Amino acid sequence: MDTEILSSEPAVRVRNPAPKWLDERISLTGNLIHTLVSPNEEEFGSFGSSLSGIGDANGDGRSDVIVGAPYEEPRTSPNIFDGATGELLHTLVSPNEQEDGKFGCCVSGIGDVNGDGRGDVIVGADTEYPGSSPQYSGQAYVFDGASGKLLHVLASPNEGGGQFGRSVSGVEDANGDGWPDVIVGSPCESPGTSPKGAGRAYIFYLGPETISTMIESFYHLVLGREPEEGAVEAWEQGYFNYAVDFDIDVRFVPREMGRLFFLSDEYAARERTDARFITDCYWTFLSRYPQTQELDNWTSGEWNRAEAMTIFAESEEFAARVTKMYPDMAGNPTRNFVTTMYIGLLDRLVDQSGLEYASSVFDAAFAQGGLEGCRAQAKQMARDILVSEEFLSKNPTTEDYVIRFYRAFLGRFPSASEIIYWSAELDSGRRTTNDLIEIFADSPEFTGRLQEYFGNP
Ligand SMILES: [Ca+2]
Ligand SMILES: [Ca+2]
Ligand SMILES: [Ca+2]
Repeated sequence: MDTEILSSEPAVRVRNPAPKWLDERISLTGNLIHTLVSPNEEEFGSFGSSLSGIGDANGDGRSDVIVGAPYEEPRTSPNIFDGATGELLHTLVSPNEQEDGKFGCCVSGIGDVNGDGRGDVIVGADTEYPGSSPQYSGQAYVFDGASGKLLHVLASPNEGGGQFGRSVSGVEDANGDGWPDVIVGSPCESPGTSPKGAGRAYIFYLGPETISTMIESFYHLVLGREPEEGAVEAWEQGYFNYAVDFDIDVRFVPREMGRLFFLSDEYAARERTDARFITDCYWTFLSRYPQTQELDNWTSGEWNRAEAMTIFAESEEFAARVTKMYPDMAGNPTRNFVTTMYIGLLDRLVDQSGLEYASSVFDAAFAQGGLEGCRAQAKQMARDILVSEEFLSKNPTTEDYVIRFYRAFLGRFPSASEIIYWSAELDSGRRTTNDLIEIFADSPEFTGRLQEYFGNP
């Protein structure tokens, strides 16, 4: 039997060359190349308690390293070292420096997130709680490996002392857009009905912001969930691309999104406190926590949610973010004006034929009668819409009328006292809705808006 096997063997045995690691002539070593030392060395600083290799940060073609020292005092500062020479390249600093913040408790190389070809890093600070954030919320920061400059601030979408940033790691590319992503652990979190300290981990997209990533972030930050299938595309196609195609200010769209998300029943069901609502606005529109003073100002009782949300949506800080994605998309002023009137009176973007028709009517009114021509036309438009089937089918309450006039003529939501005052005027019969159209259209605030859109004749 053995013979059979032997006889089936080839006459000459061909041996594949052994891989290098099996070659006995090569001895494996763990020879030390460099010893790294903290530039702020101190007792129990714990330099080396977190570390990671990173992509080439200084452009010499060799990989570099980052090492954290989360217990150094008063400042914890992970350092980036040249992998080839061991030389210190950068000392990173938290923008929210805090004693016991444990900035650098975890660090990781993350590939190149800003497209300069150099490796970048993420740094966790699991017990930082900057600004108004709850104690031990934690934060994570993404830094440019080449310069040490801060690129992104990340926080948990859920409140509470979750120690977000206790663990961080780069992800080569989770969403397939060619840009690296990151995953951050928040091990002490217990959001919603989760058991205490159940923990969460979050994957963040890090490449340049696109409209779809911004839309997705609205779902996560306002509604606390993933978008439904096709929802992101619907917003992008039906709203953003619509604005671009029809030459209206693209910033109308995120303002409308903010309104539809923040004033939705779904958001109301999350039962956010006023402070948390403001924090949600900060993260959704401005990607950061409010400072304590900012939060105090917002929660002093002066604003209602609709007003506050509009102010965030119309802020320059947020406009700068949208303009980055849509440069030169301020739209045609007449079309913007018509859109404001429609959004105000009918709660929706105007359809293409309505937009074109109404814009030509207002342009003609301006050509013939200047601002006064436009004012008369605006009154007419409001009167027409108020008796339209679409408007009446929504069974508007007195308060709805007041809110609509504010939004259409003044481009803003009314304050609580404004709603009460004008609703009482209507309810008591002292004034009719037609009176309100006259009053709003004749107000100096509306004149200012007409000048803004049509200029002075
Ligand atoms: Ca290098
Ligand atoms: Ca980079
Ligand atoms: Ca990616």
